Formats: sequence, structure tokens, C-alpha cells
Amino acid sequence: MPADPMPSERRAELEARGVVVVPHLLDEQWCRRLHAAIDRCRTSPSQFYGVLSGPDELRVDSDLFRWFDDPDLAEVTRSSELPGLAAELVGSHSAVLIEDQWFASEPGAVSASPWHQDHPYYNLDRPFVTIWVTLDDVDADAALRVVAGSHAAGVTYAPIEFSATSATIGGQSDLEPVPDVDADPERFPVTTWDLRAGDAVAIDSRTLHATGVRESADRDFRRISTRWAHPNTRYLDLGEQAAVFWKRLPHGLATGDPVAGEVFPLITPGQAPA
Ligand SMILES: O=C(O)CCC(=O)C(=O)O
Repeated sequence: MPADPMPSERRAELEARGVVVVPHLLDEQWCRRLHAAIDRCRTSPSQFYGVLSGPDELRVDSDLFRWFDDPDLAEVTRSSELPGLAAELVGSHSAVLIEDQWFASEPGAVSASPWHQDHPYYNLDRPFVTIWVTLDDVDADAALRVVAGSHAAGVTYAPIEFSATSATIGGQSDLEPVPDVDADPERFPVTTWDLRAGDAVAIDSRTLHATGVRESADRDFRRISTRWAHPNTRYLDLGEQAAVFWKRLPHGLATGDPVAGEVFPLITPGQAPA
């Protein structure tokens, strides 16, 4: 494997601030293909599909690891602008695809995702990158909200449950709970953006982030997160606090094993997965 490339400007920004915005990452055609992919996933949900909203609320739902069986979700992780950005941001010529996960709020649904860091949900021994792409235009009130710089604060908070109806984390954590970010704007200054369909926000896995409550919720709000790790990343079993999918996926990994393989493919932009 060749030596890692020099950090790009975008990687330098990610390292410094824990977040970098990449406008127009996916074009209109990709957004349309992914809308259709979300509809397909709903008609044949995977074992990981879940409704995140409560029983009396308008629907917010999500599914993950659909690159395994959906052709467009597979292709977007291999042949769109995503893998190139991922490799650039993990600071390598390739990146390990850890997961694809879409979220969708139907018109009227205002549910927000809670403040959290991605890192403590993942059995990985080093920080990784989440590339969140909105597939619909979205105003700053509802878009991804981040506390820039929080990735470098040296604190990892306990994972928090996302779903009102089903468990997505395995159990208890000894870590301290996520603080009330919105109550302390001096300690946790929040940044957010008005975004167009196809715009991406990439974050370090330690960056505190959430989505906001939509003031105007008259249309769908669909988005996809893909998570990418540096090729040298190894498996690190975090026990019960990790996301439940780690127990269900047949990855066969033990602490210390390189994570790249059949379940978590190493993707080099422009090449077939290794
Ligand atoms: O889009 C959302 O509601 C949440 C996305 C998120 O927090 C993530 O993918 O880590």
C-alpha cells in the first residue's frame, strides 16, 4: 500500500474543526436514485430497519447496511463522489466502508436526532469519518447541527438511544451522558447551514452533532450517512454500549483484527472493492 497522501485542505479543515461542508457532493440524479432506493428499502426492510419516531408521531425511519442488497446504495458507495471524498478525508488512497444508513422524516414529521458523537457506537480503534448528505433541500433549523471543535475536547460521551420504539444500542455505558448542548451555547457553540439536496457535511466521529426540529416540515427530509475508516483501522470490542448491529452482523472480528474485509470493504476510488 503506498504511503498516505499529504492532507488536502478539506482534510486539514476536518482535523482542525471536526467538520467540513462539501456543497454539491451528489447531483440531482443521485438524489433521485437514492429517494427511490429509500422507497425500495421500506418495501423490503432489513433486519436493521427501524422507526425512530414514537407511536403517535409522524414517521421518521431509518435502515442500514443496504449496500449489501440495494444496487443504487451499493453504487453510490463505489462510483459516486462519495468514496473519493472518503479516502481524502480519512487521509489515504482508500477508505473502509463501515456502514450506509439513511434517515427519512415524512412531511409533517419534526423529530430531531439527539446530540451525540458517533465514535462510542462503533467497535473501531480509531476515529472515523461520517459523511452526511441531505437528499432534500433543508433549512438550518432542521439540518445537521454540530459543535465545531468538540472532536478535540478529549471527552467521549455515552451513546444515547435514537429510537423511540426499538433498541439500537446494546446496553449500558460507563461514560458520562451527553450534556444539554442547547442549554449552554457558550460552552457548546452550535453551527448549522441552509443546505441544498446533494450537499454534504462530513464530521469526525468524535464531533458532537444532532439534527434540529423543523419549523416548516411540509416536505420529505431524506438523508444518508456513510461512515468510512482509515485502511489501518482495527476492531475494538466496546461491549454493550456499541450499536446492536455489531452483534448481528456476521463479521467474525475480534479485538485487534483489521476491520477491512468482506463485511467492511476497502474501497479505492475508481477500482473494484478489494
Ligand atoms: O440525520 C439524522 O437525523 C441523524 C444523522 C446522524 O446523526 C448520524 O448519521 O450520525
